[in-house]
Amino acid sequence: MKRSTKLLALLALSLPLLGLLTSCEGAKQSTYYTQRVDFPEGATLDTKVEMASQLIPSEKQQAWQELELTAFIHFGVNTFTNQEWGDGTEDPAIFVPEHLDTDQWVRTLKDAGFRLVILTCKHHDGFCLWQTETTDHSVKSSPWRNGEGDVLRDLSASCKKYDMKLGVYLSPWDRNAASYGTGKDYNDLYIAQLTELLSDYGDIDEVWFDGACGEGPNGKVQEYDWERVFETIHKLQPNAVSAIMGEDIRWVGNESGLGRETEWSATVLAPDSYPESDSLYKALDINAMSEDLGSREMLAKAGSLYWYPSEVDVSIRPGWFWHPEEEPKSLKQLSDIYLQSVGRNSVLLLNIPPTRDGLLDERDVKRVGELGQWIRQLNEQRAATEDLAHEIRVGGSVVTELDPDMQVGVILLQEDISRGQRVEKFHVDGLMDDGTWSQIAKGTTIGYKRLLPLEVQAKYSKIRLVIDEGRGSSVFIRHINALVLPPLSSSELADDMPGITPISKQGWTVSSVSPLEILFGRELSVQGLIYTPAKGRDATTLPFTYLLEGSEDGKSWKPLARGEFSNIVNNPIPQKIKLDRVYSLRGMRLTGTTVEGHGVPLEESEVVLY
Ligand code: FUL
Repeated sequence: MKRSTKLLALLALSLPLLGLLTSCEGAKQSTYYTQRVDFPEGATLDTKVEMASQLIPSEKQQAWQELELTAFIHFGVNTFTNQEWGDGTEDPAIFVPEHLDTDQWVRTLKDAGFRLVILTCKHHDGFCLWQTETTDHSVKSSPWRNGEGDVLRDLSASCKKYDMKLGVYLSPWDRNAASYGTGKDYNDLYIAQLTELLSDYGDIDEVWFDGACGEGPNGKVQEYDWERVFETIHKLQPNAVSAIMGEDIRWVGNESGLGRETEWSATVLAPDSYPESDSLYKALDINAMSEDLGSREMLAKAGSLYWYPSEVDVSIRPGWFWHPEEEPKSLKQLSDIYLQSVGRNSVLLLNIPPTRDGLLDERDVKRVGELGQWIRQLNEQRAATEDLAHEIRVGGSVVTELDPDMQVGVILLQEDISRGQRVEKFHVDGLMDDGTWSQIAKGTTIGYKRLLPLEVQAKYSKIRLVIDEGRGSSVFIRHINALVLPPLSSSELADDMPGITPISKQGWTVSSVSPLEILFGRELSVQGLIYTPAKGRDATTLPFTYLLEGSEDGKSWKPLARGEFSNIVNNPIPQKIKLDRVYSLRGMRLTGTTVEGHGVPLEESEVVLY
């Protein structure tokens, strides 16, 4: 779950952007609803479907969707402590990015086609990367640039220089602020921080609110004042979209770079920060991770529909922050992520974390460059020279001429979302050499963009898009094309655990699972352990904190390491416990405790010793 605690007692929010407009579509007058539509009491499903077809994005949502490629920069004290979540007790003196060069960040991103970059101005540890008046837990207290450094100031200058849009991540959860959990005092501090970010650094285009909401230093959880948060954005940066707990952009529901096959931007999911979300989520049995957020079955149950498009946030490395032992994902993994995010009606938010020097890691720079080139090649080699817009009646089709010499690998489809997201089911046929049509791709939603990799790449002189089902009488297609899939070399395999040789499990016996106790049947030299949650493990049973104990005789136990698997609930990647030295052991015991403090059974197959 993106957030660990559900927020209660939120005040009613005003929705200033939501409204009605009408336009002429052919001879027929249509009504459009911007960002939200409320169904009349007792509306039939047909009425709801018709109204759903007329829900459109706000101007700023449309502009954001067209960015397609956006970047995240996770940087802060965690970069120096090798953690994913800091606990707020870090000494600001550790933050010394001697060679910080935000030009290098932005140049790398710009060359690869990224259009916006978001900086973690404050992560859950509460350390502020800008010159804030609100706390001393910031760059002001670091020896870096004699306490006068300001990462956001540098980044905003680089963004201006390279014509890159800028966004800010300001974690609501703050494990350092003494006022966290007290109510108004912390909300005042948070608004003051947001005000600084939105006032002093020029145009801000996206504001990112993480959903994590845990305990602060006094053991209390905070109730955030979202109404004031959104008012502040509307006043200071009216063109900025707000994401995740924000009102304009939805979290896709995972941190692995995976959009849904059926991805509705017109969803029954209200932003989590809206007062109605609690009862709505319960009544419809949904949350941001649900598979179905917009089908007709959902419309039948819902009272309102929101234009709430998906953003796919994923890191180029296993963790969000830079860790010396981690490697970037392969080009194959990244190109798949592109097809499964931008190609599934989402915006990609790819994280590239700077090193302790304040520079992007050269390995990441190289990989981002390769990804940029791959995307450029994919989009440049188009088999249809004429890419026309079409109004297609539901049940109808349209034929597009192709260059018959091009090997088609991917079908590109785009709806004109300024007229709503309407396609519910479609298929694409290709005209074969022998003059017959055969189905080469099919799908459900299209939305802003759909990329459909073909099972078999082949040459076609024509393709035919058939709209099998849709909302409204016609759908509006902005682009239909056929793309050549750029080849990848086999050297593109990733290694998530470089330099690790797993110890054989032969002769092991499991004496209990909660805690997981394993006797090796012989003496082993152990340097560390990697815990990888089993696929399909229910998120509520994931271990958040751990205690690792070892035994030299198989009878008595002593603690070897304890700590947090921090972000495991959102990002269930392999978690590494590196011991302070090599131990000779005959057994190990791993105790896992959930966020709620319950012990969980762990499986032998989930651990690897090295
Ligand atoms: C998560 C956070 O807890 C991670 O640390 C990271 O910032 C990610 C983007 O969102 O929920």
